[in-house]
Amino acid sequence: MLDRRELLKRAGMAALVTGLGSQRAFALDTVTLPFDNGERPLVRYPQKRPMIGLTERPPQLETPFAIFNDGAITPNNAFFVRYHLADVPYDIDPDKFTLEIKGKVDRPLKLSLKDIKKLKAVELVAVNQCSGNSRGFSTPRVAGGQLANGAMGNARWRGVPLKAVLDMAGVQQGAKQVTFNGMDGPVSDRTPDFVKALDIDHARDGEVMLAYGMNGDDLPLLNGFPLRLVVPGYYGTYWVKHLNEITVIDNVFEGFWMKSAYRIPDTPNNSVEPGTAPKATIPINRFTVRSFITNVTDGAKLKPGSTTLKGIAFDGGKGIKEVAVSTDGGKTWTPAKLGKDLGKYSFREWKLPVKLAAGAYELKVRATGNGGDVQPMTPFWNPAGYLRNVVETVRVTAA
Ligand SMILES: Nc1nc2c(c(=O)[nH]1)N[C@H]1C(S)=C(S)[C@@H](COP(=O)(O)O)O[C@H]1N2
Ligand SMILES: [Mo]
Repeated sequence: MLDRRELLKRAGMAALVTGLGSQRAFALDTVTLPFDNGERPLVRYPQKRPMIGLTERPPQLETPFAIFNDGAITPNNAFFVRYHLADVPYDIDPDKFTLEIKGKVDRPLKLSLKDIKKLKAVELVAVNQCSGNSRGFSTPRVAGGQLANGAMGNARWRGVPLKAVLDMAGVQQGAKQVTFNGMDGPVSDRTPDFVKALDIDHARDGEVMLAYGMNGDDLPLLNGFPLRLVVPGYYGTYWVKHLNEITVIDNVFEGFWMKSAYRIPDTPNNSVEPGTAPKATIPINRFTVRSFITNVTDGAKLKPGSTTLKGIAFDGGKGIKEVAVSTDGGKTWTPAKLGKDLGKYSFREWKLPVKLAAGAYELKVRATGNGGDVQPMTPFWNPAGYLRNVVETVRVTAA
């Protein structure tokens, strides 16, 4: 006999699966991102509001940028979605879900979701950003998903420190890395499974988290239900979704998604001369510092007089020290007022009242991190279009 809760849960999941199967029918409209071939359908998926569709199999959804003006936290139903492999696990029974911890450990474990939820919970606000966020703006253009600035989001994650679970399993001497695998898989065996690795010290830093909660709710299915890795300050590629297999290893993991993909030049600013290839590369790691104006869009017409500009800033985990705004194309800068501090891994809101007489303006915003890192005035370039963090410009006219 199924109880009421169980029935509701199954009905919910069935609706999700059906919804995902027929999502073509839900294409609502199109949006045009501000680069060549930027036309995208606005699509509807279960648990999501209308999102910018990049690919259908697997689903890849970008957040409409206007949502970042609503506050520092990105709602679950607007959070971007990135997958590599088309076999996405749409039908997950959380009561049957298990997380395995194995490899170089004294006590291999198989934990249910209930076991994990019994452990002492922690919460952390952190930005998740895809390495390819803003790739569509790269010049010269680069291969890969042509994303505008909506492959990022900020959420309050709830879960347990990865360290707690690794300690339960007892990591053995000589352990070097930990690998993470999720329940999704390739549809062809020529595509390598999506497996990522962190160094053992990073995995045990107490901040890397096994998260089951997002903004006070379960993780949305497309954001990794029922469990995902949260790697604060690091690009989304490490934030493995539907995480069900953790392996401690005593060597450096050589899987495709570490050794061949998600690499950046081993050069200053991880950049190379535009159009050239780097000699040596390293795995992508921490976010570079970024900031955005969120309440005025490029090409907007404003009323002359007083306007308050506002937006967000974030970095790879030192926290934001200063956000400065220029209304004259970068000649002079005025510090903005920073909003509430939700933690060093979070979006930091900012605002600044400005007076704009009739005329045309180039508004710019530039953030500095607590480590002294500052956004560059001209973009760095690398062949994958990663780490984009040039000072953003919004052109407006007051008339
Ligand atoms: N299982 C699994 N986890 C994954 C991926 C994936 O393809 N499969 N993609 C990663 C990448 S590259 C990013 S940017 C983030 C995106 O997280 P989101 O879809 O919740 O926004 O998930 C990461 N975790
Ligand atoms: Mo990503």
